Amino acid sequence: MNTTHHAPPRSWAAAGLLATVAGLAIGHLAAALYEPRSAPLSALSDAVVAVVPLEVSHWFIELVGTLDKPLLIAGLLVGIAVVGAGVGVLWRTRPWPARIAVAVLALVGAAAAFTRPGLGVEAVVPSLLAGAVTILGLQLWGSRSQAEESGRRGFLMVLGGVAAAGFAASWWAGRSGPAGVEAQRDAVKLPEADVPAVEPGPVADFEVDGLAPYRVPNGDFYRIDTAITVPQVDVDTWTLRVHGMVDKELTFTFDDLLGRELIERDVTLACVSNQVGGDLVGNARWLGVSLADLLAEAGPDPAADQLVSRSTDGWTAGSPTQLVFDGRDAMIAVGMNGQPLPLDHGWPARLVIPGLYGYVSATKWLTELELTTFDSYDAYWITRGWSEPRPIKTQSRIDTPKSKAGTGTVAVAGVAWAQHRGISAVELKIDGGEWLPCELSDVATGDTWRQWRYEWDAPEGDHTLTVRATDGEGEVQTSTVQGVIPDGATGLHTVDVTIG
Ligand SMILES: Nc1nc2c(c(=O)[nH]1)N[C@H]1C(S)=C(S)[C@@H](COP(=O)(O)O)O[C@H]1N2
Ligand SMILES: [Mo]
Repeated sequence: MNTTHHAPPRSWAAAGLLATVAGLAIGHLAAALYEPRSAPLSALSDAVVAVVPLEVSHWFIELVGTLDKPLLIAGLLVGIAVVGAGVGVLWRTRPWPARIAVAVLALVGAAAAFTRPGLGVEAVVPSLLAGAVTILGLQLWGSRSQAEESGRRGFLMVLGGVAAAGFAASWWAGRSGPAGVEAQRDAVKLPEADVPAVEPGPVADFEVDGLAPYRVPNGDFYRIDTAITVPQVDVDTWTLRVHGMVDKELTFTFDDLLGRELIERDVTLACVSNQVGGDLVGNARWLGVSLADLLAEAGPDPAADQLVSRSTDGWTAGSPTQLVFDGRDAMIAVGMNGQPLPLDHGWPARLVIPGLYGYVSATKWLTELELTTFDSYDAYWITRGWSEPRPIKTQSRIDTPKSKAGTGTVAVAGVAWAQHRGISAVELKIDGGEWLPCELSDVATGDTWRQWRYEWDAPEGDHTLTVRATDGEGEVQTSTVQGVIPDGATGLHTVDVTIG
């Protein structure tokens, strides 16, 4: 009697898929324990972001917005899982080509990790480990594939269990493992500001439902960066290096920064890729050191018109040196709304330069400041079709009502910003009417956004609301419609509402 039970191709496909996912999970765990950015999926996604042609990435971001990164990772995961299933089927009849296919995949992951800025040769380990676990899994499966069906199913469940345990353990390691820096951050106690922020006045917040608060809590603050896995910077070894066209190079530790005079400032950050009416803008209270004072100690060459700031992950921004020294509150921030910088927002230090879009000023996970010229260096987004630094465009947004409201008095409210120039007026147009002046909240400086409000005695029916702001120089916000590329969107925010 024949006692062997040949596993059908679909079992091999399942084994291939599960062995691959188990491999990824173990690779992910190894990375989480040492350097999260070297995880196979993270490194591959990072590499895709780095090599994909501009037109493709612009099209993709236009299409899916800030879901771009999760979708990229999910796409890669599905792609690898499908290939894994294919490898399983192949292994059934031709194990050697299947082994080679897994090895090639692992090498691609390793190469992706090794070539990421800021990662060393040890970054290849998670991908190679992932490949080894996948091959081992399929090897063991191969020796069991002639077992009875129940035995085979048991083995598949073991593979699934390894995958689940690997991902769960990496989640834990990311929070409390040796490479997780959340604990370091919790342990930091920021000194009080030597120069506290000027309070905006009694009515910084109209506190209307649905209206963005004057200061956005850290957990709600918009996040934009190219990082697939947020850099986990070890503050004990972190340094900030000042170099380039300077008399003398300087290096600062985190404690050096905390030991300097600390200033506190309310500054609104805005993303150049914010659409009219969009939410890639937010205001926070930053604690940090004066950028101009710190740079001055290095003795910058007056010919150095560009300040390039570099992140641990290789990202760069180029800001006009002149603006840093013109008296505005450009700072190296270590605190955000009373806490050490959150990991997502640049722990342990970032730049904040009032009046410039984030892509040319707000470097997170900052490690280097290099004085150079605009002629000799183009920073990250400049090489990708965005303009050299230009002033932030005056913008205003209607936060409430969104689409409907009951009859009676309706509070129409929103925010307006033109950082460093300030906002001097906001007007609302209801249907085809006149521009109506709105009430403005108190602000301390022109570096923050400003809330506006209009008490509207709303008649039943469908209405269109349009808002426009005037900046501190008396310039009225343009109604000309322009897209975000190359230097920020323009146009007026309009909302259709139904009253009744
Ligand atoms: N290291 C690094 N810093 C970065 C970026 C980035 O991709 N990498 N993006 C910049 C952009 S485009 C913006 S708009 C701001 C957003 O800062 P936030 O995420 O704290 O809101 O960060 C800037 N700093
Ligand atoms: Mo941005």
